[in-house]
Amino acid sequence: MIDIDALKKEFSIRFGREGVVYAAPGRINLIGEHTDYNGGFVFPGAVSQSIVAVIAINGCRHVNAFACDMQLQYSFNLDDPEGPQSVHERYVYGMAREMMASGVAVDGFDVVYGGDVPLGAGMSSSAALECCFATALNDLFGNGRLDRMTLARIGQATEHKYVGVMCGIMDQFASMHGREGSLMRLDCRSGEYVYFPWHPKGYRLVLVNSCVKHELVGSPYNDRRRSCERVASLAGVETLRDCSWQRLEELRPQISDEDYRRARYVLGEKDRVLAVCDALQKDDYEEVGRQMYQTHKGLSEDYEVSCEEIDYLVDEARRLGVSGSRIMGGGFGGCTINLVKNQLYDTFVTTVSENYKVRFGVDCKIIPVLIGNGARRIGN
Ligand code: GAF
Repeated sequence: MIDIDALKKEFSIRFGREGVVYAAPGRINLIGEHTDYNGGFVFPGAVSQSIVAVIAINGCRHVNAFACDMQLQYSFNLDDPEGPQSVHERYVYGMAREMMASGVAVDGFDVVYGGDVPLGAGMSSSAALECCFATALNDLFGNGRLDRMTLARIGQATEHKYVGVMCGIMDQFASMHGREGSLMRLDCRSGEYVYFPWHPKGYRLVLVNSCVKHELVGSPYNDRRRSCERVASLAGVETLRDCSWQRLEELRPQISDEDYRRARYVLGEKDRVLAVCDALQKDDYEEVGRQMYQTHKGLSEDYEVSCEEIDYLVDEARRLGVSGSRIMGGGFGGCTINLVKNQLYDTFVTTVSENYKVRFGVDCKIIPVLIGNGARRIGN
């Protein structure tokens, strides 16, 4: 739980007045991993963990910020074309600059922010940060003129241009559009989305954080994306969403084995998202779980974004009878997402925690999933 009063107090000590409070959540994703930048479907929901900012206009061209969790104080000038060099500061600088480029007359502001989205856990703390600032700046300087999808795209543009992660739209979409108790299926090609109420009878979702820090900045994430783009281009389609299995097999002799396996994973994941939608219509959660295991196999063996600790957690989940388990998010560490029968829940979390500690000598963290609302103004 975030102590909003503590953030407000910090703001008033630092800046001698009161600010307005905004929040934006992290996300989970049931299925549909690495499909967003391939024009496919994703199935995320916002979580109850958020980034919260207390913010007020300061009447000059400077942004003065204090990131509570890191005890990091920094300032930059909105008109400086270079901006700060540290990655964390570039998120805020990038958001301000991209909002300006989208026609919002951003002026100087003071801000104190913090949150409870675990960093490097694959729950998208960076999208939460971007969407929190998008919502705040749109409200304070733009009269709420920009719609939620536009704000999500501004967050994505910040990742691309200021941080260098060529991410898709899933995380920012989820943070902006989340609704308590619902997951969302987004078609990343058309931008259409539908809410799926998520009240699985007899099951719960729980994350297990391996505490292996996942880091997408400067990571092989962009390499995966480039592989997909190479194959799509050879197939003569805009994204792998429009590449058939047959076409991929035709191309096989011309592409590297690595590119082939990455594309094979994406095509499989496209089918799995649709299979999960069918299963959800029938309340068949065992089938949802089977698809999650298949996704993990593809992410681990073909897409190669898992690691020893995460594979261990998924194997343990399977051994203990958990219905579905897989690595969640961009990969290279972070959390597994697990679909667990209610009666198995306590045994699972206790056993997996104990065994993980014995095997790797570190504690994993159990994070129960509560599906929450998207980015919003909380008040004064
Ligand atoms: C990260 C990215 F930011 C998303 O856009 C998405 O590609 C995800 O990895 C993998 O599904 O969270």
